[in-house]
Amino acid sequence: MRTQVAIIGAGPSGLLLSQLLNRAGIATVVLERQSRDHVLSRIRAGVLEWGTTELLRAAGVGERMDREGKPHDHIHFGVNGQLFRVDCHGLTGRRLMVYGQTEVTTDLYAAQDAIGGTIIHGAEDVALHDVTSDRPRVTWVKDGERHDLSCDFIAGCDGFHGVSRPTIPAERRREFEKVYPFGWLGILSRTPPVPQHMVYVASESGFALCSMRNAMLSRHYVQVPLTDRVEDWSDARFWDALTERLPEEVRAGLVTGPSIEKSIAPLRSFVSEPMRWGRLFLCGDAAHIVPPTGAKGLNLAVGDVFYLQEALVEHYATGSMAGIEGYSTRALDRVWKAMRFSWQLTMMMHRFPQDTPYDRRMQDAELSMLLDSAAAQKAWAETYLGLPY
Ligand code: FAS
Ligand code: PHB
Repeated sequence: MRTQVAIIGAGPSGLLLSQLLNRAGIATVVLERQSRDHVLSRIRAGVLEWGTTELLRAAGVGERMDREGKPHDHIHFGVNGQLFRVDCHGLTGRRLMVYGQTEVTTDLYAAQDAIGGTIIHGAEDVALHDVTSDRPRVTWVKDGERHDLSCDFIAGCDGFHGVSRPTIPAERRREFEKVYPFGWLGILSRTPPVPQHMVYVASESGFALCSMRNAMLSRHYVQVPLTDRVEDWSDARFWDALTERLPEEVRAGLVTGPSIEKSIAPLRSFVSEPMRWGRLFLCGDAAHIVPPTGAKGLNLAVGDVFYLQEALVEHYATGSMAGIEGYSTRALDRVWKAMRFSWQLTMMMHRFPQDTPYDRRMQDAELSMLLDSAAAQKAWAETYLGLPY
C-alpha cells in the first residue's frame, strides 16, 4: 500500500488532520487501534476555543456544532462563597463554544465517510519505520494479517500512550512533566445545567466545576485525592460534595440526578520536545498533556493540526519544506503558553495537601488580581478563548 500522509490515531487530531488534508487533495490513511464505537464512547472535553470552531467550519464539519453547540459569552468564578463573572465576549469580541468532544469526533467521522476517507480500525501492533528517511513506512496487523504502508510523511496523532512519541529516540527527546497531587471526579447527568452554565469554584473543600453539554446534559467535576477510586463515590456523595463547594447563588440552581458516566482523571502537565523527527510529526496528546482546568487539551490538539496541515499543503503545492521544518518550533510556542495558562489556573483554584499559610495567601492574591482587574480579566479571557494560531 502507498499514501501521501499516514496518520496514527482516529481521535480528534487524526480525524481533523485527515479531513483537512483530503479537502486539499492530499491522500491519507488513518490507522486506529480501537473500534469506531470505542473511540466514540469516550467522554472528554467540552469547551471549544474560538479558533477551534473556525477550523472545524473550514473543514466542513461546523454545521451541527453551530446548530446544537452552545456559544458562551462569559465564565463565572465562585470564590469563598462569592460569585464573579468574567465577560469574555465583552473583553475580546469572541465567544467560546460548549460542544462535546464526542460530538466533534462524531461529526469528523461523518465527514470522512462522506468524502471516502480511509480509516482502518482494529489496527494492532502499529510500528513506524525509516522515519528519518524520505521513504517512511508504517506496518500493522489486522485480523492476523500483516500490512505495510509506504508514505511521504507520518502524523503521530495517537495520544499519550501511543507508539509515535517513543519512535523518537529517548536521547533525542526532552520531556517536561508536573504531576498534581489530586484528580478530578467527573460525572455526566441528564439534568439541566446550573443557570450560570460554566462556574469554576475554589472552596475550602477543594476545586469544583459546573459545566454542560446541552440544555439537558450537565458535566460537573470535584477535586478528589489521588487515592480515591470512582467506586468510593456514590452519586449522593458526589452531589453533596459539589453542593457544599458551590456559592449559594449557584447552589440554588443546581439540579441533581443519576450519573450516566462517572470517572476520575488524574491531572498532569507534560510536554515532549521536539514535535518533529525526520518525517514524523507529533500532534495533540502524543506530544503534550495539560490539566483539564484550562480546557486546553482538545484545543491544543487542534492548534497542532492547523500548523501541520498548513505545512503539508504548502509542501505538496510548492515543494517547500519551510513549514515542515518550522512545525515543531511554531507548535511548541503555542503549547507552552497554554501549558502556563493551565498550570496557573490549576495552582490558583485547587487545594494542595502541602499548602502553607503563605501559599494560601498567594492563591488569594492571584484570585484577587484576576477578579478585581479588568486588564487581568482581558488577558485571561484572551488565552481562555484561544491565542491566535
Ligand atoms: P486522543 O487520545 O483523543 O486520540 C488518540 C487516538 O489514537 C485514540 O483513538 C487511540 O485509540 C489511538 N491510538 C493510541 N495508540 C495507538 C496505536 N498504537 N495504534 C493506533 N492507534 C492508537 N481536554 C479538554 O480540553 N477538556 C477536558 O475536560 C478533558 N477531559 C479529559 C478527560 C480524560 C479522561 C482524558 C484522558 C482527556 C481529557 N481531555 C480533556 C484531553 C482530551 O480531550 C485530549 O486533549 C484529546 O482527546 C486529544 O486528542 P488526540 O490528540 O486526538 O488524542
Ligand atoms: C467540560 O465541560 O468538560 C470542561 C469545561 C471546562 C474545563 C474542563 C472541562 O476547564
